[in-house]
Amino acid sequence: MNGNDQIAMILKSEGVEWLACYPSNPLIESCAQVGIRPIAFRHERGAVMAADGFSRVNDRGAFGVVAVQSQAGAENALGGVAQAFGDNTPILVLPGGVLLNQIAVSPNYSAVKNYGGVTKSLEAIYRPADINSAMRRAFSALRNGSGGPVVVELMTDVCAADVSDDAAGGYRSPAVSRSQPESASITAAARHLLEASRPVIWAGGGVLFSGATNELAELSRLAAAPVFTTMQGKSAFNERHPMSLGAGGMTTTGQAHQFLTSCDVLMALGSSLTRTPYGQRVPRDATLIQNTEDPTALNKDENVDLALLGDTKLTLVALVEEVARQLDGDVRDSARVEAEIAEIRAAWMAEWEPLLSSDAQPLNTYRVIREIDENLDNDNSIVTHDAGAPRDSIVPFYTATTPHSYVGWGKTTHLGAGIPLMIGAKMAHPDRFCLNLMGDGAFGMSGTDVETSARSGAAITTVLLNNGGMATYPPAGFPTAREQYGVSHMLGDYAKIAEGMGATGITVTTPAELADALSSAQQLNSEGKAVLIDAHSDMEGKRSRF
Ligand SMILES: Cc1ncc(C[n+]2csc(CCOP(=O)(O)OP(=O)(O)O)c2C)c(N)n1
Ligand SMILES: [Mg+2]
Repeated sequence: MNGNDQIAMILKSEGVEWLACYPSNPLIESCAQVGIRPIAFRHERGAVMAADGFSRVNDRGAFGVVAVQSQAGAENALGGVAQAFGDNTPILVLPGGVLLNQIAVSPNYSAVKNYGGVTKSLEAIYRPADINSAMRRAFSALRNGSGGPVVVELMTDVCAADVSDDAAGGYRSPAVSRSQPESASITAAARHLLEASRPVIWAGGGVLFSGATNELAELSRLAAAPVFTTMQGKSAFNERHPMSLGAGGMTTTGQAHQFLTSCDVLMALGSSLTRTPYGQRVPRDATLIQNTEDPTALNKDENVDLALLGDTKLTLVALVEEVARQLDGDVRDSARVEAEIAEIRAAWMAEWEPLLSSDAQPLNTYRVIREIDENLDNDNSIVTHDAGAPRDSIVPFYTATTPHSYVGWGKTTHLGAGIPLMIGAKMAHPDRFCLNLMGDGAFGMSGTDVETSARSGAAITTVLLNNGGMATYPPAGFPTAREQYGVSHMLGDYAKIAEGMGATGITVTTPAELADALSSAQQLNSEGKAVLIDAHSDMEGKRSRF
């Protein structure tokens, strides 16, 4: 047996059941031999993004693992690694390396030399004797502290060298260790929340990742505080709940905007509070409380008044207990806040109703979103957006209910991530209907992974907004390049392309056809058949931005 076999045995002992990959990397064969199913994507970036999708819906109970080849494979994977870094997703990336004595020789590509700015941890295996300790460090980094890609570069000759048959026996699986804020900070945070006249809870992806959604709901109830979720946190709080303000990235709901701009205490939980075009601004005048497990995220882009450094679930458990203690039997009435949210929401929705119920042809983007929202079993589905207008249009309007019924992503925001992300989510939850809403531009980046979905049986549905261009960019953007040279124009019969790749392609041109198409898609996916709905749509430019 060799080093790759040893790594495969360690992965197996860690409960890894499948490997996202693109040949060639000898680890793929070693994994197959120990019963870890390799699924080959059509490009390395997609394989990384599928691992990302798998990790996102597993809350650190299981991790996406990806193997790609040295040089071209490692280079091509980088976009996916960067995206997982942007969103703090814990994934294990195992790129092949060159021969050890070539690592510093130009023009050889080396992950340890090049991935530095976009990884949580990064090392190479330089001696077979280091495999167990490198893998222990990797799994410890996946399980502990903030998320992010963990990379172990597999130097070709080192990992091909013989090791003893019991080499993996020396591997010890690292445990999870969580920390929580000091009790004085919890006491102070609870007091701020209860003394606020207009508190808002800002829930980030860390609430989902730490499995703290029940505690979040309880804190909101006790303190009568409404909940806003970031894009990454979308689905951490049931958006059907009257205390939900909805989610926000670049766009958001009217009620979220109103409350975020008028709150006096903002309690951010499981959030890095990263300032990004794909996030709402933190109110300047509110008292800011931040919980994060990453010390480098504290006071990063914002002045934090009170820091709660630690695991979000442990923090929330402590906060719920302390808030209950300070309330001392008192019950906060949320009726006034609920009524205000409902009133603002009604006015905001009234403004959007003409688009959400539009009968126009080509289809209006918002009508497509309304049909998705109304024709899915939201509790048992997983929906994601792709980059650009699909994301900015759907985030405020799709109703996320149960944890992970929506996967919100994107700071570096790679076009085309939606397909592989949903394949990864489907691997984690084969019983859930997984839907990706993307544009025709995004399809160009990962459309061939519709074939991966069809071949692997991880059957997902893609709703493609086929508008022949980029609605993301306003008509005034790059007018000469656009009008004289057709930059951003494109065409495709995507249903036909999907059929050619083993999926079912459904073309939709009228609003009335959408419900049937979505119902067929759910049926077909449940039979293991991948689906692409080619929705002939418009260049809708209106966004719920404030
Ligand atoms: C890899 C990558 N390159 C470029 C971009 C910039 N970008 C964001 S949205 C967009 C246009 C997307 O067009 P399409 O998918 O057709 O969606 P539409 O805007 O038409 O709804 C581009 C180019 C990106 N997000 N990712
Ligand atoms: Mg488009």
